[in-house]
Amino acid sequence: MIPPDHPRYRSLVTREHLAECARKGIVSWEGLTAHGRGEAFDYLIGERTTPGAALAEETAAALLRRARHPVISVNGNTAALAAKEIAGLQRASGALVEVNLFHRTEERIALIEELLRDAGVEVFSGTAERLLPLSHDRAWCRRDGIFSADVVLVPLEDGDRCGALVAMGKTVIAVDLNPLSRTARTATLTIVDEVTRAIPQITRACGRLTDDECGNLAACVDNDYLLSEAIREMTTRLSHALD
Ligand code: PTJ
Repeated sequence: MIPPDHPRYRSLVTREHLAECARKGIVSWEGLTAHGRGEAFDYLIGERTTPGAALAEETAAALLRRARHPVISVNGNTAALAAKEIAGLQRASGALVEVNLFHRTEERIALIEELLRDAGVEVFSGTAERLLPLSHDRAWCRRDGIFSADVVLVPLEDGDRCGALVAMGKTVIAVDLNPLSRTARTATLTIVDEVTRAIPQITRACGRLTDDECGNLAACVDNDYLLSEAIREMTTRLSHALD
């Protein structure tokens, strides 16, 4: 039992929840180590949404609002951490939600889809095909889902698929706390923020932005600037730690 007055209460509760989801088969065991890496980077940005991340989240909302066929790609960690938040973003953006896994089994797909449906997500399901040019199982997706999307939101992605989606001409929005990752550097737009903070911010911006604001934001996506801002936030905090 984690005492609520523990200074790291929220972090410990989240870890316990992810461990429980791993025991149920929703989160992969590897997903627990991915979460740990994310936590380390979250420390470095102060466990808060930085101004650069807030701009990236508004821009993500603009790209989703202007999309012809937006899709949110969900993996085990994202479902375990943010199923309700995904439901809210789906309502605000009209995006399809499709499960796509690195450690893919039919059993995990079914468990994650059930978790999402219980949280109010309308899941785009059905027969998947090996459609993406990848040697691993993230290649499996639905022809009318991720394969034909023009904008794909990919929280906690691996760099390979991100690169493949960009090479297919898609606008790829990544959520990744590591601004140095291949995903972060390959995506069209990277949100360097924790997924449970990022998704509600995108949802709010979807409801708030005017069409003109969406047009302006979508016209000036500058991922290099956003990544350099995230790295600047981290190095500033590190240098203050030595004061
Ligand atoms: O459920 P599956 O089988 O699809 O597997 C999912 C994982 C996450 C295991 C898989 O996609 C993977 O191996 O991802 P990577 O390559 O470890 O990348 C995950 C990235 O997400 C890392 O750069 C982490 O820093 C980042 N990250 C981890 N937790 C969070 C996060 N970013 C935002 N919010 C988080 N909570």
